[in-house]
Amino acid sequence: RRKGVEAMLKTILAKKYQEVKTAKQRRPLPSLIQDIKPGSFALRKAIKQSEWSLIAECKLASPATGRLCTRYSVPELAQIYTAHGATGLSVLTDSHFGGTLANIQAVRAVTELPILRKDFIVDAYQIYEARAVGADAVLLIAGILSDSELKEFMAVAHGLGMDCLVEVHNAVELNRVQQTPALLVGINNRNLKTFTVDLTTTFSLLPHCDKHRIIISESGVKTGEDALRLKAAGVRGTLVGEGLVTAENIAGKTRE
Ligand code: IGP
Repeated sequence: RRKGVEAMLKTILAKKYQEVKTAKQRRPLPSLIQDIKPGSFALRKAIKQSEWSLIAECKLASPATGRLCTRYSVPELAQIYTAHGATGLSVLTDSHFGGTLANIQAVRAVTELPILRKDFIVDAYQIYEARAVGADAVLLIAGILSDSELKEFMAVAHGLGMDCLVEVHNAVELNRVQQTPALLVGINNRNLKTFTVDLTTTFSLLPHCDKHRIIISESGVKTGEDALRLKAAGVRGTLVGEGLVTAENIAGKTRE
C-alpha cells in the first residue's frame, strides 16, 4: 500500500508538469501578466486580525478517500463557510481532488474572504495563474520543492501581493522553511507519501517553530475539541477540509 500511495504523489506531480507546460503554451506568461492586479496580503491580514483562524477548504474529493461531498458545489461550500465565520477559504485546483482553476473564479464571485490556491505548485507560472483568477495566497509544499524553488516562489508571490502558506511535515522541512522569510507556516498532519494523519505532528513540531511565524495546523482536524487543543498549544489557526465537508451540519461545524 505504501508504494502505491507514493506512486500517487509521483503521478500527480508528473501530470502537473504537463499541465503547466500546456497552460504556458496556451497563454504565455507575458500575456497572463497583463491581466494581473497585485493583491494586498489579504490572508495574513485576516489571520493577524483574529485570535483564532479557520481556513475552510472546498474539498469535493481526495485520492485517499475518493468522493467526499456530493451535496454541494464548490461555490456553495464557499458561501456556507463565509456565512458562518471562516477566516479564509482554501480552494483545491488539482483534478485529483475534484478541483479546477475555474473554481477560484467561481468562489471569488460569491465571497470577499481571502482565497488560498491549494495545489501542487511546481512552477512560478501557477502563482501568476492563481492571482489572475483572484486568489490571495498559494500553498507551497516544502517536501516537493528545493530550497531555491521555495525562495523563488515566495519572492514571486510576495511581489504579487500574495501570501504563501508554506507546508511542512517534519523537522527537516521545518528547519529549511525557517531559513526563508515564510510568515505563514502550515504543519501538515497528513504524510503526503502514506496518507496517514496524526495531530501529534503539530504538537511535536510546534516547540521548534520561531516565535514570529504564524503556525496553521493542516489536515485531520475533525472536531471543535481538536481545534481547542491546537489553540491551547499555541497554533494560530487550522485548515480543515474533510471534517467540514463530511459534517451533517456544515454551517454548525464551521462555527464550532
Ligand atoms: C485538509 P483534511 O484532512 O481536513 O481534509 O485536510 C488539507 O490539509 C489537505 O487537503 C491538504 C492537501 C495538501 C491537499 C494538505 N496539504 C496538499 C492537497 C495538497
